[in-house]
Amino acid sequence: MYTQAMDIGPREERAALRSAEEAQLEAGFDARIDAGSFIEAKDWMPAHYRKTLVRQISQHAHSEIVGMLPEGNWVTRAPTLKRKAILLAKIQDEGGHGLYLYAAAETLGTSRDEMLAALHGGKAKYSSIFNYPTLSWADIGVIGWLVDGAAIMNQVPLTRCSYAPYARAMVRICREESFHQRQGYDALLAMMREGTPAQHEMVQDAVNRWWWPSLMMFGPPDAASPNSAQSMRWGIKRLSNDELRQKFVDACVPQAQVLGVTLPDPLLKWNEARGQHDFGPIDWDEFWRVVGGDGPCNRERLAARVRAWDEGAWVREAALAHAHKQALKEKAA
Ligand code: BYC
Repeated sequence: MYTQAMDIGPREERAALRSAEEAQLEAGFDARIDAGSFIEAKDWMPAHYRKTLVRQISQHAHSEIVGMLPEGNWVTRAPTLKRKAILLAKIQDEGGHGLYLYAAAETLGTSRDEMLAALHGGKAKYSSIFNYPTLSWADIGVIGWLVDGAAIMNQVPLTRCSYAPYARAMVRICREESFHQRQGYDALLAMMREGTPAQHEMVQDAVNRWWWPSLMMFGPPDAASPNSAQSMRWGIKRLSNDELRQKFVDACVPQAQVLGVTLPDPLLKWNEARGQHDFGPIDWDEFWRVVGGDGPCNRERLAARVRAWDEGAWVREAALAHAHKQALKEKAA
């Protein structure tokens, strides 16, 4: 008698059973996502979901620690003791955000060493924004206002990301980011309200240089974003790149008016019918050049990270030796 089972060997049979089981697991996973449930590290998840999260969370972590560099440049030149203390605290927060995010990515089965090797080898991306130079003190204020402002816009929806360890990390990070944004805006307000005409010019110049790169932070337009559709289907991204960019522009316009600066876009205007602002075209060639490694500071940023890693080797060795000694002591006790 002819049966399908006689037609396939034990290996194929096992593979067929496995894929039937996987299809069932995947259907269960999709149902949980559709119901708005959170996924925990121990739960079953499709391999591509895991890979997407490792990619996004590790890039996010890298952005936090690379993001410390342009600001670190100004610690010794902060204009007052108060501003210096605030800047130091902000940079430390960013190091902490990197740690939460690396830890969240590790729950997916990758190691910190693997993630850092990808960064140091130039394989992993980090936010394009940190490849621009900080030329004046006003840049530090503008990073707080625009860069942290864009980061919050992007990150608040991530507090509802379907992967719970990432969502939990984002809750804490967003609280701190909102302080970062306010301190930047406050520094700019001080320069605009109490500063000299030269300081006003410095602020306007910084806004001119950071505005467009800040809009690029949200990623390529939706139509050119290869990862968005699947990430939105899985509830990793809750709002699209273009939706977030639009919300950011709409939030910045009144803030710029209060500050007394002009956003460098002649096409920026309120569209009554849409109930949103229209804005000019973004230079996506510049964006891809920077993402591809050819921005104004890409080489410098990567070299600084690699140097910090190499120079920190003795700290890691000492910490491991200490942990080993402690473990031996505990075992002996
Ligand atoms: N820069 O399909 P898409 C901070 C890449 S930290 C570089 O739309 P996705 C702060 C993208 O990775 C701010 N690359 O991708 C820290 C993808 O390439 P791969 C960082 C970018 O993932 C210190 C390709 O382009 N925030 O705020 O669906 C001090 C196609 O894009 C960028 C986060 O990381 C970019 N701007 O969406 C101060 C938030 N944009 O990976 C402040 C978490 C896109 O396929 N991440 N690419 O080779 C996200 O929300 C999403 O990953 C993105 C991109 C919206 C960034």
